[in-house]
Amino acid sequence: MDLDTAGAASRLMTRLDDFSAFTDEPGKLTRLYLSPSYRAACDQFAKWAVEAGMSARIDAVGNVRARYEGKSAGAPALMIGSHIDTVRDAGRFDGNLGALAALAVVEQLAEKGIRLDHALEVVAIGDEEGVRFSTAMTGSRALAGGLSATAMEAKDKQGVTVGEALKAFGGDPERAYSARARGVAAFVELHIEQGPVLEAKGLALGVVGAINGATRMLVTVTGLAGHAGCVPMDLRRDAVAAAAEMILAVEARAKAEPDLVATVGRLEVEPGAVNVIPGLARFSLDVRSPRDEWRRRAVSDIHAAATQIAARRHVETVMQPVHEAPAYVCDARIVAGFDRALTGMGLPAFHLPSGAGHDTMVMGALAPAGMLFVRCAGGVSHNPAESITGEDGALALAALTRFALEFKG
Ligand code: HGY
Ligand code: MN
Ligand code: MN
Repeated sequence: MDLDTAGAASRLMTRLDDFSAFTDEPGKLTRLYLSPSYRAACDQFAKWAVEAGMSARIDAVGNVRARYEGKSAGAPALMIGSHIDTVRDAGRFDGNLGALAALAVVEQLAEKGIRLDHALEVVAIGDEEGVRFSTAMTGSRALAGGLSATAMEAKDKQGVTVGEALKAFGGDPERAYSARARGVAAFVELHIEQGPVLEAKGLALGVVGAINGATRMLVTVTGLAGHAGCVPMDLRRDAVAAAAEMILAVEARAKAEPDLVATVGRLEVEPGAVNVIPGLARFSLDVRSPRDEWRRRAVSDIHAAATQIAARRHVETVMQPVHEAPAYVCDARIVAGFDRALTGMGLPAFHLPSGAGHDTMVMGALAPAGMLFVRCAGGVSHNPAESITGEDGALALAALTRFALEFKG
């Protein structure tokens, strides 16, 4: 099939720049789930989908769902997509590349009037990052029918719940639990690797074999605020000093085991005055491993260490789980499909694990799911310096398109 993939790829790269203008923070890319910029991005994505000849709608939880029918209406669909919410001060490619590339696959077919035996469903997913609310993967969990009973009650820093934010966004929390996608034969996602392996191997593309499982927790340490000048060191109940010792214990535990990683990405101190011994510290904890039992064991060891430190320092500590996603082994048929696409292009079918979490690990509960990675410069991600070359973008789109054409539902 003589598709104009080169043209579609160059349009894709331009679109990624245009799409990055939808941000909550001028001068950087921060598009938090259900924010005004997230709404504008959803509307723009839906507009592009309709212009590409698809039907498009925004579902109850703020995912954009677009459909390109196959030869016969209502055929099972290959669903292709990724998330369009971002972290703070994000790169332009994390998530957005996969969603916009899915659109580009359909545009190539639509401009030639090509219909496949299966339908194509393009999805721009919300809340993969889980930065605004304590939950994560709300959009894909709704699509896969795996939303937790409390998902709508999670709050952001201003105390707004997901349910309230959805209503303000134009979504419908009451229908969140019936937003499960139907008629999906498989789900695939193109994503930047967000690590250095492909670049180190000199490869543009790789096929994901498995995605690390992740646990996220909110740790609260409560001590006693006091006058910085008057309380002797051995009589203090300093919440931040205790949290600091706990954070070093987290790092030591993660270093003790291969492939285990643990990160404290956020630390809040109260009252936060230069001359007050902090009475409260709150920090986030993110623990990941390819093996769920190793991850759970590490979380329990970290909990034991924090409890000991708290007792010795006469502070209280609470570790509240806020997100857990088990490790996901990508479906062998999807992996084989991407292998065929790459070898058909004369490229090695290199397999690698994903240290980052992705919607794919949740969508695997709905249908066979898998991922294609594209090299990113220096493996840098969750950083405005995140970038891919136009050539690699074109190769990634060609491989994704080939997969979609050859897919047998
Ligand atoms: O945190 C992650 O792994 C992903 O970027 N949300
Ligand atoms: Mn991310
Ligand atoms: Mn991502």
